[in-house]
Amino acid sequence: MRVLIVDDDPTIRMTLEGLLNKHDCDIIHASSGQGALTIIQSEDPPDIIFMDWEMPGLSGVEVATLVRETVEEYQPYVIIISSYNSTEQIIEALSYGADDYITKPIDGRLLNAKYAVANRIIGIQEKLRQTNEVLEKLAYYDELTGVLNRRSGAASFQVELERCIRKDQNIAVAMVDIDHFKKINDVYGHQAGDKVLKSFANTLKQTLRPYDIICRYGGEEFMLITEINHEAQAVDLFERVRQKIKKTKINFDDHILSLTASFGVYITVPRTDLSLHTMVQHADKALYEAKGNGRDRVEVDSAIEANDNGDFDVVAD
Ligand code: GH3
Ligand code: MG
Ligand code: MG
Ligand code: MG
Repeated sequence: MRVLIVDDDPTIRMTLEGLLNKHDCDIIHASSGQGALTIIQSEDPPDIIFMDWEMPGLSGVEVATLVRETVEEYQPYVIIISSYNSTEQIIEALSYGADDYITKPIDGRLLNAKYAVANRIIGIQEKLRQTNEVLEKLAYYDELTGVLNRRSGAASFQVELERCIRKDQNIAVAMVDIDHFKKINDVYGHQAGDKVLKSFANTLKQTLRPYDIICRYGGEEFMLITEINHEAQAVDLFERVRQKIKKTKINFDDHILSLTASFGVYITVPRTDLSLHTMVQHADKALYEAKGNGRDRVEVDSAIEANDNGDFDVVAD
């Protein structure tokens, strides 16, 4: 816990430090509201602040208000300390953003009790932040493989589509399906299957370019979205991925597993009304052909043809 003590009177700062010393916390001092604000807005902000109300320049209550208005994450717990002891004044401090209030002269037992409350609230806040981080990750990524989940993959399509339109590049969607994956589950068990899926996703990440989109579409099927110039480039890219998958050895218990995958790719000229649904339909058809033609292969369905200007026209949809 990082505790900031703010008071223009050094004697009070020392008294407060003496009282808080027994807790497991790092104590830092500021002698003005402005000094406190600088520390609060720094890279290493405090968790709990004990702050005098009346100080030359910015008052403690003004600092509390500014903190509530400007700090986005990690709100500190602010306790105002003052000799003002009327109910109206305490209400005023609380309404301007303080979390709690202590009157001077400071009662050490009350200070410690209030420190304990602050500690508890900060702990709850931190747990909530961690939970939100996990939930956010689950909302965007596939838990097993760490690649985007289907929903985020679909959302990324829109972004990639607009990027391709701006850059005047064609767009490709590939549906990739692991061949005879069920056999791996049947022979070696589901844990082996899970390990294979993770390794497969890693190979995709390592082989594709950083800006290519990889998502787990469902089960042992992945969708790749990528900017592409022409059909030959798509064949190059996905052939490279296919061969890398085939070469990758996966250790499971005493076994060395290997696998292959089939690719169905659809390439077209991007336009604003192009839907992912349409692209997936075409890519799925190509995947079906890849499976029918013996698996472990890339089938490309291209809707583009180079014209005399070196641009591309859509010839089929
Ligand atoms: P094909 O070459 O025709 O694609 O055959 P396949 O065996 O790969 O296809 P099939 O659709 O018959 O089997 C897919 C299997 O994937 C069935 C399902 O139990 C398994 N599966 C789906 N999701 C997971 C998962 O998260 N973990 C594991 N271990 N298996 C999964
Ligand atoms: Mg003062
Ligand atoms: Mg399969
Ligand atoms: Mg499948």
